[in-house]
Amino acid sequence: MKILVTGGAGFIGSNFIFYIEKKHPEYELVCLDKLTYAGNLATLAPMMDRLNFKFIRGDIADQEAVFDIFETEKPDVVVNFAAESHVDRSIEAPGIFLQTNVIGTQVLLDACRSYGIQRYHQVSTDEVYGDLPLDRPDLFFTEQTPLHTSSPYSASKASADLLCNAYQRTYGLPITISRCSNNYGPYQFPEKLIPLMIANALADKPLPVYGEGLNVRDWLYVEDHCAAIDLILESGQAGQVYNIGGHNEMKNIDIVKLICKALDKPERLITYVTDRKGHDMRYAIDPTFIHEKLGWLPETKFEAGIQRTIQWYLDNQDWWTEIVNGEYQSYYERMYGNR
Ligand code: NAD
Ligand code: TDX
Repeated sequence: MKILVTGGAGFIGSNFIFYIEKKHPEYELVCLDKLTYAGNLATLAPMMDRLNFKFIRGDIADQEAVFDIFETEKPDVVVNFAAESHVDRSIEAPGIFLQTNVIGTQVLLDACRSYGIQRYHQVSTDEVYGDLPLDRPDLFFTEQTPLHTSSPYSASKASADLLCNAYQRTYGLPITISRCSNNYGPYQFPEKLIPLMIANALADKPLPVYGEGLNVRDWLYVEDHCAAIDLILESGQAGQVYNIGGHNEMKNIDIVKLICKALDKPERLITYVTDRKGHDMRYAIDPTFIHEKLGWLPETKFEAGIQRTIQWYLDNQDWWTEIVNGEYQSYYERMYGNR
């Protein structure tokens, strides 16, 4: 089987490539990635001399390039991780989110339609459901929860999901969609909450918590997400949406305090800053469907996963210090300078 993995030089895509290489060494993997600020070829260095792996630099929204790849590589399966993925950047500049997340998805779907495909899998997010109130802990997102987006990022991801549904129904493309909760683990770009707090704490810099830090996210170790996608490819049903999450809800402030403790840094580094515009209060996935249909359950408990993640950032400082010294520096100034 040959899988075209788009966005494989990013956080979840690279973890997925490593997961598949280990679990199914007989699969062929082609990674298509534009190498935006969030893509890092150094991450894929261990894969580069494998005979069953090929890296292609390119844009999923570039129709000619994508069609060329389908013509020459003839993938059996596409897993689309490629996206602009950071909510704060989408609030600053929505255009590229529509270009990559919506148009890019359409181009991939058209290529699947033209060349044929066994399965197209769209990696989506729980953010398409909007948010839940803090005072209703009994409510969870199911696959039937209506789409109700808050940010340009989530609106672009929901648009892509709707296109997938349309291509499934209109053209009969065999499509599956997964909507996962917040991931954490190795290789996450340090603009996201957990690696940002680890990097800042290690540098004794302020830890910028939005609003009061009471927003709740449902955290899943990245490898558990990869395992769920692998299962969906193997046994999932075309036309189906699968929610992925491990019932691990935590307030942002509690995560930041936990990181301070683990790194032996003082909580006085915590700085409350102006809230994110349109900030979603709570995400919480009901994973009953994927559990009952495919037998998926998360394997990594948060306590173990967060320790492993912190240790990874301690052991791999070269990987992220290079990143925080580049374009990220000017982004950081713009985003946090006058907050
Ligand atoms: P990321 O930002 O770390 O990586 C995105 C990758 O896509 C990068 O390698 C980047 O270079 C590449 N890319 C961007 N634009 C591209 C384009 N036009 N053409 C080709 N490649 C392009 O993102 P991530 O956190 O790994 O997220 C991967 C996917 O999972 C996204 O679709 C995201 O919406 C979804 N998701 C993420 C989370 C999370 O917590 N991080 C949770 C649920 C779903
Ligand atoms: O500096 C910060 N301070 C802060 O309080 C940052 C970067 C974040 N936060 C808060 C905002 C959120 O409530 O922490 C929470 C998590 O923020 P992010 O790491 O930016 O993630 P989130 O906005 O929840 O979106 C993530 O999960 C769903 C991913 O980035 C998306 O790609 C995914 O779809």
